[in-house]
Amino acid sequence: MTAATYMHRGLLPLFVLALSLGSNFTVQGDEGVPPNTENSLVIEAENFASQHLDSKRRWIVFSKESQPHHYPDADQPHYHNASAGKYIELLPDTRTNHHELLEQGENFSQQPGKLAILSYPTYFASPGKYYVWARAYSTGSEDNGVHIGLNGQWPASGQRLQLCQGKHQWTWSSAQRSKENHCGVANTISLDIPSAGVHTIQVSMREDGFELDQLLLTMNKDVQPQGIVPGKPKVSSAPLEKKVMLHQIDNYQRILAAPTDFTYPTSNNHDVEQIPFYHHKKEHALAINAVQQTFRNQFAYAEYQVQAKEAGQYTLTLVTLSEIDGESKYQVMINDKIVGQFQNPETAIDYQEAYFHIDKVTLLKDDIIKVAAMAVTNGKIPENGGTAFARGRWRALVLSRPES
Ligand SMILES: [Ca+2]
Ligand SMILES: [Ca+2]
Ligand SMILES: [Ca+2]
Repeated sequence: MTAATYMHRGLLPLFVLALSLGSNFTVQGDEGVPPNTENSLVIEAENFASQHLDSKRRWIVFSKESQPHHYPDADQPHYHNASAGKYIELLPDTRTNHHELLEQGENFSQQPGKLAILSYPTYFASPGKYYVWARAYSTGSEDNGVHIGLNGQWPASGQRLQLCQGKHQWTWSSAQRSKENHCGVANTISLDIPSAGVHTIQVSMREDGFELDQLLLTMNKDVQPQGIVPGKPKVSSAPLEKKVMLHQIDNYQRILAAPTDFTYPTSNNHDVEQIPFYHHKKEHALAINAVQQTFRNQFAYAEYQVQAKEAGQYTLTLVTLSEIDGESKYQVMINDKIVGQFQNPETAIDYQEAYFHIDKVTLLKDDIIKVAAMAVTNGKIPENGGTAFARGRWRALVLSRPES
């Protein structure tokens, strides 16, 4: 892990504050005031979102895994001490020294935003003036200039970022080349971020052969980055919701949920003619309360009337839930004709989904689909303390496109 240091120019640091940002990262602060890390952000150059106008020169990512390339290039790769082990270089590099021909619009672009444009959508917590630093690797006199832009604009303050010092190593610069001073001075490259929110930082060609590892944008003029600057801990996105049921249903046109799409006699009816289902809310299922012995070994029925827009041919999948104290039986009927009969497998895992498929079922408007379930105990589990209250469990009937 590479330690990086923000060094403050000027006052001798009175103390060193170690700030944990997910890697070894030390900040030297003045008088107990750490640099404003809230208003600094790091971009890995190789993490660009897009590249365009790249038909003549193109930013190419280099890392240990890179294949050898065959473009004109005057030096070897430099990924070994690049941040994240990766960087980008603008190739081909046909002007590596001033003896080689300068071709405007080919290997050089005085104008920003004309060639090899990279985009980095970036979130800014605060608007304001950000100094832009580039960590670049230059081995010659014609591979050390680049343009920085913002949201498709190329303000004067972002043009001609230049590196002079620190050849043959990764070096930070925020200096703008000027007629009077080809090397420029620090903090003369900046962008004005107009508002909090996402803005697109951009990079375009000035000189081919430019090698870029990181960009640092900071509102703090006293920051001088050294070495690899670790990114702030990535703001982790909130986890997206994952499926909690119907795990193996990966192709469906309609899920008919047992408790909410079907109609069924409920336990409140006390209808002795019909075995009732109850809504097992925690399991999103219908189940039979088989504690009542009269509710065992007989089918309970739930039904659904097919709607016009559901007419068609399907594979039906009955999704049941396993039980450890019985192997419930099921039937699926269309207009009282049995099209599928199943029995839960014996299992040691309670409430595990089981899937039973019925191929090539044609449904017409107003057809009645019935799902019947029967509580079957296997006698292997003692009744007292068992789970007989929830048997004949099923969760859904799924309508899927038949496999062609
Ligand atoms: Ca090169
Ligand atoms: Ca060049
Ligand atoms: Ca990098």
